[in-house]
Amino acid sequence: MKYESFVFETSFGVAAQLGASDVPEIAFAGRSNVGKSSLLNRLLGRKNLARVSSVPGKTATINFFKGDGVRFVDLPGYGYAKTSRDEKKRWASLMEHYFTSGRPIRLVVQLTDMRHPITADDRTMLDFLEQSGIPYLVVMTKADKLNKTETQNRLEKINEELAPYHPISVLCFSALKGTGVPELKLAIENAL
Ligand SMILES: Nc1nc2c(ncn2[C@@H]2O[C@H](COP(=O)(O)OP(=O)(O)O)[C@@H](O)[C@H]2O)c(=O)[nH]1
Ligand SMILES: [Mg+2]
Repeated sequence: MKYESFVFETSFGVAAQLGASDVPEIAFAGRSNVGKSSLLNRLLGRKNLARVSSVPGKTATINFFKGDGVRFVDLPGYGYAKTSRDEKKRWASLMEHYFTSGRPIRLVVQLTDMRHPITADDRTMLDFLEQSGIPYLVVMTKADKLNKTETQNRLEKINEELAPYHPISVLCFSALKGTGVPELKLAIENAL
């Protein structure tokens, strides 16, 4: 796949704006600040295509990036403590519309911060993915922030944490160093 050919297509903040999709989609989900924009930039070989935000929780929109016969979907982040009730409602409505409007979603890339145990919100998302029947991958971000021992411990723990779930695989990823990029690309291409 030509990752360098992806362009920013559009950004939606309101569920009603979501139309149908004509091409297969790969969606990226995770809590706010988990490193989703950084992962997308790394994958697409661009410095700032998916804006890397320094203000967590600010980007509650669905962002679409279109490549050759495929679309990458940057889902709104969740789990930001200061989010208002109205914002949470809007988030839920956006997500629900995205997942229930019959779009050809081939894979969800579910991100989790490698430094921490998976959160309650991560579990809610994983429960939803299990129910949906959509194939999904768990990607542990910011792998460069852990040393060897910490990495080993985290890998053991994540297997326990994910015991109730059935992701197609679990990858370590670093947007900084490029760890996991070939594995993630392979998983995406296999899903398409
Ligand atoms: N060290 C390190 N920092 C990262 C990595 N990925 C993201 N970050 C940092 O984490 C913060 C949030 O990243 P961002 O991509 O905006 O997260 P998003 O809110 O999920 O889109 C930023 O300060 C990034 O520079 C990574 O792989 N390694
Ligand atoms: Mg982002």
